[in-house]
Amino acid sequence: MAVRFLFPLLLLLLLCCIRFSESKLSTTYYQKTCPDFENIMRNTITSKQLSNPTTAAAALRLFFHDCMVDGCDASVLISSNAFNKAERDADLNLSLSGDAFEVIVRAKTALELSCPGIVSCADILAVATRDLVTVVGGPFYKVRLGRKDSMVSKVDRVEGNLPRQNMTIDEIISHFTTKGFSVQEMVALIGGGHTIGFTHCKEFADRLYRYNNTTPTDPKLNPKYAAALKKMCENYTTDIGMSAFNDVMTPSKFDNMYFKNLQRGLGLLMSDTAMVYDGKTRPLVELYAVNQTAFFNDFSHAMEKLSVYGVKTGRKGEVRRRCDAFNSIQT
Ligand code: HEM
Ligand SMILES: *[C@@H]1O[C@H](CO)[C@@H](O)[C@H](O)[C@H]1NC(C)=O
Ligand SMILES: *[C@@H]1O[C@H](CO)[C@@H](O)[C@H](O)[C@H]1NC(C)=O
Ligand SMILES: *[C@@H]1O[C@H](CO)[C@@H](O)[C@H](O)[C@H]1NC(C)=O
Ligand SMILES: *[C@@H]1O[C@H](CO)[C@@H](O)[C@H](O)[C@H]1NC(C)=O
Ligand SMILES: CC(=O)N[C@H]1CO[C@H](CO)[C@@H](O)[C@@H]1O
Repeated sequence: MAVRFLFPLLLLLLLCCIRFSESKLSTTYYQKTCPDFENIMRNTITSKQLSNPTTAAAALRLFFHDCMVDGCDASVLISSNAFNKAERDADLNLSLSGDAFEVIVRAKTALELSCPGIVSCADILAVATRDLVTVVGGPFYKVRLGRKDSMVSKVDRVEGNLPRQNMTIDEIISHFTTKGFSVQEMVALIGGGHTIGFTHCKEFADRLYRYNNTTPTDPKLNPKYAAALKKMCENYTTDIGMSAFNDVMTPSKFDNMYFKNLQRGLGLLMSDTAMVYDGKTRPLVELYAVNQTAFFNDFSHAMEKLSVYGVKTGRKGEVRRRCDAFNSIQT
């Protein structure tokens, strides 16, 4: 009797709390406290993208890395100090582009002048990413606001929370599904990520020079493409900056060309190519390759979902005064 009565009550309580914690995020969060928020963001990112066209890809990757590691909480922006080695100094972060950190600093500086202590770095990163994606031709999607910044950033949280290009497709799928993302969302997110930006030679050098004992070059790569990459990367061990466009056909435009490339052997990373050869991902690659609208719709929904992944609200975080440091000294 008591159990029968308690259960619905508990359910009600649970539902109300889920609603309550969600309701803390809203698209109008700064409407009263920082009415110029959206204008300041748009102006900052537009001028930065104009002077440094690599910023959009840099920000999108930075945001993905931030969200995957303990949620979208700007933990990736924290600088290491004598007491704490932070997330951004993990191996996997070494290639995060400085342009992304810089555009966040610029936005934060402008916002602190206009409305000090109000806008979190996590919200700045989420909105900068969305606005930059839009500037390079991608779809607009809603970003709800009210994220707080983390009070923790640890280098050892990175490994295991980010996918590697040499993982099998099943490992990559399970990486995303354990975080609550469907295969469809995964394919849309990766396609959106890798339709712009660069990859350093060392990330795909094994495919070019050491595929296996008998075959040096991955036969899944288009031969002409492989030959050009081999030439370009010939000194990659000494010239460590050498990089290739992720989307060789339309490198700086956010479009569905990435999926067409995959079908022609023009996928740069092993993990990209693998999506054409797996029965679970292939139908999505085929769909997005012929229907950009379907890709944009699915990418938008997946980004909305990624943008609220593991966010901290209320007293679970703070609004940092500077994005690269916690407000109080940590030991
Ligand atoms: C299987 C999953 C993924 C793997 C293994 C992967 C791996 C990589 C690697 C190795 C690079 C090259 C980094 C470098 O050499 O500098 C890269 C670049 C990039 N990735 Fe991913 N990635 C994945 C998914 C994603 C997702 C979901 C997004 C965003 C939604 C994303 C966004 C980007 C962007 C924008 C770049 C270019 C960065 C730049 O030009 O500065 N990636 N990725
Ligand atoms: C994948 O790459 C990482 C880093 O380059 C390496 O440490 C790891 O051993 C590789 N894993 C496999 C299965 O090759
Ligand atoms: C190397 O890869 C090629 C092409 O996929 C394959 O035919 C061959 O059997 C592989 N060799 C070894 C030793 O795994
Ligand atoms: C690699 O190094 C050699 C010798 O310094 C040089 O001649 C060649 O142009 C370099 N290749 C690339 C692609 O930079
Ligand atoms: C492309 O996808 C959109 C959205 O799913 C759909 O409405 C449209 O009918 C599709 N177009 C074609 C040509 O299949
Ligand atoms: C862009 C950026 O800040 N990346 C950092 C990643 O880690 C290296 C090594 O610690 C730093 O030097 C970079 O600044």
